[in-house]
Amino acid sequence: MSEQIRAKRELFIPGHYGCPGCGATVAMQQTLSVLGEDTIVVMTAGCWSSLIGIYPYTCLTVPVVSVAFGATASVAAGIKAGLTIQGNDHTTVLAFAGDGGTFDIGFQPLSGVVERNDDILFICYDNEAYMNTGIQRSSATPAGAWTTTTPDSARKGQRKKNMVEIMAAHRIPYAATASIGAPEDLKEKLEKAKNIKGSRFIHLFASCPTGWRHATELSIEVARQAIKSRVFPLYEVFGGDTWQLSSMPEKEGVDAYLKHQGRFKKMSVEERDRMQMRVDDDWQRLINRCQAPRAVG
Ligand SMILES: Cc1ncc(C[n+]2csc(CCOP(=O)(O)OP(=O)(O)O)c2C)c(N)n1
Ligand SMILES: [Mg+2]
Repeated sequence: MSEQIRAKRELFIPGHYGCPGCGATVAMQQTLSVLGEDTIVVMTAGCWSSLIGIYPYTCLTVPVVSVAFGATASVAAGIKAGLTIQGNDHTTVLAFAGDGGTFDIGFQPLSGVVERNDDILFICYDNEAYMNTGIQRSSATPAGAWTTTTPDSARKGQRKKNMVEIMAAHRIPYAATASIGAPEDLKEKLEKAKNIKGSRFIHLFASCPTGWRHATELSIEVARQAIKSRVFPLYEVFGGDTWQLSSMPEKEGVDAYLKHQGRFKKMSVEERDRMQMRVDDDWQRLINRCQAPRAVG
């Protein structure tokens, strides 16, 4: 069969065990559609290691290595080193971990890997809590959010950790934010990241209807609202010091982002005002660092 007529291999086949509306599945689908079949995925404990299913009925057709919770980055770097020794300089090694596996428990190995500038692409799909074990707060959970460990009587007060800033401080070749709500932007960033050597990090916003308490059909809409309200701005950092905004959304208040999500339902007016203030401050801080955005819209 000639190359032209051979059917393209599906990398994400039907039959996953994710919840309806799961943003993390959209994140993987969008990612693999750009990276292609010459990819090895390293994943860790989290929703993805469950929703992938049980071999031989797993929903990904690329090789997948499932590792201990903290080990995603180090195992990915080890696989890349092995491939290099074999003379393989083409396979993308993708480390794919949740916010708990990145911001918290996988943090030290990730820092070690990017400090050595090991040649991997690390994607954190961020659903802002430990979802697979029942919606516990992580350092990616935003202030004001309900989780099962920050109940309404004691919702989270601390702000979300800024992982891209931390990755940029390691002076890696490429770090970026992206969202399942902006697939074209994500595609461009993945294409860029795929062709850069060294450590690349993408912080990928992935809504979670189960944990965020929103309707399953609103996952993409909620992700879009996070961009529009500047709660989750899209930007890139090259070499740790060239910051580039990906889009310049019109200023829109946080209310449109909060209103569909049960996890923010109990916020008082004062808490919303505080959130708006933090979003405005963070935005200004980002703008001060950035060059002119590529596109307006
Ligand atoms: C060392 C260790 N501690 C705790 C767990 C239990 N555990 C499995 S998945 C998970 C939550 C992961 O959260 P996150 O990385 O954000 O991914 P998500 O579940 O949200 O997709 C936890 C705490 C574990 N598997 N290993
Ligand atoms: Mg999570």
